[in-house]
Amino acid sequence: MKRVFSGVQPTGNIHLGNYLGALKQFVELQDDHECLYCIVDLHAITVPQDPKALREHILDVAALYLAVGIDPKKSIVFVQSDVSGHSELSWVLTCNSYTGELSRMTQFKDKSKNKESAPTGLFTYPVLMAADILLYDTDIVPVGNDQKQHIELCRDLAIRINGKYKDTFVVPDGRFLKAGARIMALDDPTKKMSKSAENIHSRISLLDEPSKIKKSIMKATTDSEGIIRYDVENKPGISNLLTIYSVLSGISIEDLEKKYEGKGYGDFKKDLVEVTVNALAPIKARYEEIRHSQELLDVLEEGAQKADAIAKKTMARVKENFGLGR
Ligand code: ATP
Ligand code: LTN
Repeated sequence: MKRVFSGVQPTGNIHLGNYLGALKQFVELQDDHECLYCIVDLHAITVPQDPKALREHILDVAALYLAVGIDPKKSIVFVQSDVSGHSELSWVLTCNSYTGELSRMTQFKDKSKNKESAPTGLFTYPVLMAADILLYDTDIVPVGNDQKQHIELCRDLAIRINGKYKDTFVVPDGRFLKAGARIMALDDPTKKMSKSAENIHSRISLLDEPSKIKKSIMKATTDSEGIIRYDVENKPGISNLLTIYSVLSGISIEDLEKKYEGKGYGDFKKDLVEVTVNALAPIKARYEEIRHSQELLDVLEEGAQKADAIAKKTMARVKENFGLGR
């Protein structure tokens, strides 16, 4: 069975972009793959975090993983900092990466923009991400489109090290969806929907109340043409809403265009509110059930042990091939 690894940062409320771009794939893959799904808390501290809030967010993401349908009987669910191999391997990879290639990462450029100085961890973030992936001999990494450049770097590092030392790492492939891989912000469809954007109406969080969902969708930026048609270039707002509608309902975009022929944006948005509220209601219900349960803590404990056992084997191989240790 092929092995799958992916991670989500515990930095705030998981939104529709995270769900449609990443989490939905996580669930689909678990039946015929060996899957590891991680809560990447070490990545979260590349920007300042309040310790109390961080701890809560870690458990929030873990509960959401289970609520969207990740089954701990099939998949390993764990917290990154529970397995020391991530930090260890990250150093080894850091020594084999170049400042030039890390300087070209667009996420680093975006997040350090207009700052005189940025934390070094923000700069080496993609190396830690590569360590996450390579630590488990991962074949497939399901992520949103925004992570393409990071996956490329991970592959480059694996190939480089395999060439320099004995064959050490499996070279992974990214897995990106056709629809949903890049959900855009509702208030500005030229930017990706993001956890960290200031305007709460730019995103729909999986745990939003129906009234908030309604407000965010009804306020969403569209255009003045008044026709419901998929055209990312000229109608990015409506196209984004059509994508969300289509992925959540399973109705193709073509069929949606037909369904709303001659109808206005108001009618379309009202229906999209209903589709979204209905899709998120069972996730929210399951989340409330498990968020404060012992079951959740047990899943994370078991996950950490299973992940650590795999990680230890890889680290032993890495140390051997690099000549580290006694
Ligand atoms: P931030 O925007 O604050 O940097 P984030 O929303 O990207 O955070 P992450 O935890 O970094 O959250 O991402 C988790 C997963 O969700 C990744 O696989 C990422 O590619 C995916 N993802 C994030 N935003 C979107 C989006 N707008 N559309 C589709 N997938 C997304
Ligand atoms: N950088 C990713 C989160 C992440 C990740 C990973 C995803 C950290 N380590 C390993 C896949 C595999 C993001 O979503 N922003």
